[in-house]
Amino acid sequence: MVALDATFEALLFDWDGTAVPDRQADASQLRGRVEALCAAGVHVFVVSGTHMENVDRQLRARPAGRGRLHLCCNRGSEVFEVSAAGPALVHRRQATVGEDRALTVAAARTVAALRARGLEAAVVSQRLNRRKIDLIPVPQWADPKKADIGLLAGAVADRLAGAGIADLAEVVAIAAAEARQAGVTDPHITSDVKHIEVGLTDKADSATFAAHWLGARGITGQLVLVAGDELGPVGGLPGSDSFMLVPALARAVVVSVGVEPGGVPDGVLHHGGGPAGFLELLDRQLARRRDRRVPHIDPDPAWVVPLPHRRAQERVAETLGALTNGQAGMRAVREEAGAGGVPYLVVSGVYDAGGGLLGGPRWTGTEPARSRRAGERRWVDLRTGVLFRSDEGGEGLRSLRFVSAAAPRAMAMRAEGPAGALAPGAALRSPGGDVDFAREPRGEVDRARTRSGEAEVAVAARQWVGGSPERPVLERLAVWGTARDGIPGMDDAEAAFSEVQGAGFDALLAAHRSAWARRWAGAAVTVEGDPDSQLAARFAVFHLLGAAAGSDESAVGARGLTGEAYAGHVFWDADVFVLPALAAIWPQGARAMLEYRIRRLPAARAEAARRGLRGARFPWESAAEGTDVTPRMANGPQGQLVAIATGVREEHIVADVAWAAARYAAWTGDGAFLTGAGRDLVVDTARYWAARIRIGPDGRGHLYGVMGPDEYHQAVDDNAYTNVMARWNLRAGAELLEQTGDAQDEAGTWRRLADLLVDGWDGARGVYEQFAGYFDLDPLIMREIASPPVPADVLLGPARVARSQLIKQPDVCMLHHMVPGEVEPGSLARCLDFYEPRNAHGSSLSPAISASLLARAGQPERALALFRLASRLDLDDVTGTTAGGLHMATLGGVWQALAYGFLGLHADGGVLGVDPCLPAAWSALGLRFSFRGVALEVRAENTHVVVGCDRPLALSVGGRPPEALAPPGGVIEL
Ligand code: IFM
Repeated sequence: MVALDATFEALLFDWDGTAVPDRQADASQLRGRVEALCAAGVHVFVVSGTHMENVDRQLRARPAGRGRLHLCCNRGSEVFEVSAAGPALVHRRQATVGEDRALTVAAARTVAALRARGLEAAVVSQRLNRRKIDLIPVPQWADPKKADIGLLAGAVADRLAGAGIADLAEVVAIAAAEARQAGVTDPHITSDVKHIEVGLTDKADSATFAAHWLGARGITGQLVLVAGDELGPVGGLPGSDSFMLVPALARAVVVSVGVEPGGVPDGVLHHGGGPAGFLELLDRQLARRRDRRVPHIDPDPAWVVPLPHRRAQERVAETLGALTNGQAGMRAVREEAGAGGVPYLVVSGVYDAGGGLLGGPRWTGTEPARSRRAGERRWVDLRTGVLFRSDEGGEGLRSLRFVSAAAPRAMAMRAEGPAGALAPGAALRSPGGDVDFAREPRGEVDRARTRSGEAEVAVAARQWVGGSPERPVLERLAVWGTARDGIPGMDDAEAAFSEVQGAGFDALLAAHRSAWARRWAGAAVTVEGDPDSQLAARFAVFHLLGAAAGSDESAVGARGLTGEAYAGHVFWDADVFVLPALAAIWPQGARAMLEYRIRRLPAARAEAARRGLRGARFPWESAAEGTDVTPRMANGPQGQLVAIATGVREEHIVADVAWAAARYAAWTGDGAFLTGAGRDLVVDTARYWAARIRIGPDGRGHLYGVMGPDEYHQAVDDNAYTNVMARWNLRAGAELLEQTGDAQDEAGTWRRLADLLVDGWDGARGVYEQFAGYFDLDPLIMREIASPPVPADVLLGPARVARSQLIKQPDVCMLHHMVPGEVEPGSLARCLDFYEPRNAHGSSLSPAISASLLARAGQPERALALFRLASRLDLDDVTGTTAGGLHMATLGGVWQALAYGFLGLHADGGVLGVDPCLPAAWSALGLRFSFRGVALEVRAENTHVVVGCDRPLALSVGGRPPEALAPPGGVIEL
């Protein structure tokens, strides 16, 4: 029974008949096990119809560990948490006076109805939220043993037949009808065969409470074991324990230890053995904990991403399985793989002398495997942020590792397997390549570092090896460190190690799961009707949440912390694609990204000054210092050297940085940011544009010799995107100066310059010209060449493409996405009609933004095709470049397409708007995010929008005037 040979994080079980034979039985054996399980970190939920004192008197457990014991009593109406101090009420369903009265009337009416049919019955007890009616007032059944349930059912059936009642189900139906007549709106009728109970709750309420409590800790589905003894039908009714099988536990492992005369429902395991069999199951769990077996994941297809397993895709799998926490990132290199030379563990902001992210020591490596079992697979569990490896039967190599989301320096791994597949070896190893690596174990702590120039990435680790010679078990705890404030990296790592070691693997994993549950609580995404898109969207959000730290500064590179492409350099990808998503789903991460820019303002000012200009010029690519690190040459597709002009010409990044600051402030409501720490991001960039603009003979403002987002056209004049963004920047800067009463003359100059800047608007065509002379180029369209996405410059040659109207990615249309208030009202549709056929989608940044805009333009099906392309871009390695790391901008674009495109979120004048436009395949789209400090869940269906909020807010739906919404929210028709 493989499913029971898993490590469960929580146990939920029925009391009477499952955990104990009856209410008088000695429960001391059970007590010891429950306390031991809690000490090992397992959460235990006891479910019973009776009141708490009965269960507690018998169990008398006083757990003191990390695992929590809950007694869910009074047939779902109360929950007590038991600590060393005893039980404490944590939840009660309190009936109103009216409900209580209605229950009494319901019970009396039921008895009367049964008597009218000729069945003698009586109300025998009235407890919190329920009334108990005896169906068989015959002395020998006063206290039936569980084992006699079949006989009892026969006796009851005879009595019912005598009254012309078909079965217990009919009695339940009668009671439900009478209860409704009595005013009980949602009666819960239960039966233990001898009685029926009319109540407001049942075991389902206990199970739902437990599922939600556990879900908030990242414990779901198959991490939960549900045990009962009456899961199958009894006396024509569903077994009393089947009420525990609530939708929220649909994926739990369910086992019956009962006799189950009517068999067990599909999906329920029949273990049998009664309470003794149950104790045996607990012993198995205790043994797994003692032996430090590899924990499990909940293999929920809506949350787990399988990694490609063909050897040729190994580097892609390493990227897709990367784990990051905003401060450190680790690729999914197999334990037994040799050093690959690709940076494996990287720390945000730590670059080597060559300008790329410095790869740190390997701490997950084992000796090369002598055997690998066929059918072995690896998965990333997005819900809990772990990488899991196993084969079908669980007999080969199994491992689980994570980079902690709760303790950002901590990392941990467990592995087990046949000796041929797992030989632990040294805890720390060189990452390979020609990196300067040193290892200096101290006592039981292994220490190692890599170094390049001043930079170091170090790891302190400790391993434990157990299991048997045939099947070793390995546990490693590790902490990363860097050289800082004169302290060597290894000392930095070691200093943080003792805390991590003190917590231990299980506690670290529990805290990590909880941290991910909290993150998802503010960032969940559901795409109903399209499971592939939903999983891909969750993959995007998972990596966005792992891209930035929650404090200090975050340098979010084009590939995040997941791969070596673009050397970990920070582009506009961070400001324009990633940051808007984080402002909504992880605002502190967005703030840390802006902090990165704020701290590099001196470098940006120096660069402007070097050019004889005022203000701040942010570089196209930056790393630790904030100076321009854009390469000037690179290898072309045929290995030939090609000049890179982006560093010189893609100056729009200057306005993009300012835009990110303003977007963050507007979305989060952090108004003080723009007048405080973030002010110079807007003001100094505006100052740069004011110095950079030239007034032409036509008396208009111009920006000569730039490159827009469309990199197929490299040195152009008056790129619409650059000019309009510069105009926006000048106006935003002026507004800030005006607000704060500073430099009014300068503000006036900026406004005048903004008005003078040409923007390429062609009124006759109703379209912006992408740059001066663009309309005169060869009017090629993609349909005549190849189906996008294609690198048109590689296909046709850069010179040919530069002479044509083909574009690499949205350029003009990017304005409609970012600054709709700066473009001609109503120009989106015409611009999309013109530019989309010319768009090769040759950049990974392209499809998601086009998808978003097409949805805004009321074309959800075209939008969906591009959305699918964007959301699968890495998962299917569409561009063949995923081995170098995830495309962070694409992932940010995916969230933006969902939010701004399909859901139609927008913020005008501080008021949130929702205006959904869903493709036919999606029955609903739901996002959780925050807006100006209000936590929201917005779910759009065809005809209405369901909004949940934790604070009052004004919301405009479908373009209508805003309406006030109070917590918990409401349903608004479209
Ligand atoms: O920033 C992008 C650019 O827009 C297109 N080329 C790749 C860069 C990094 O992702």
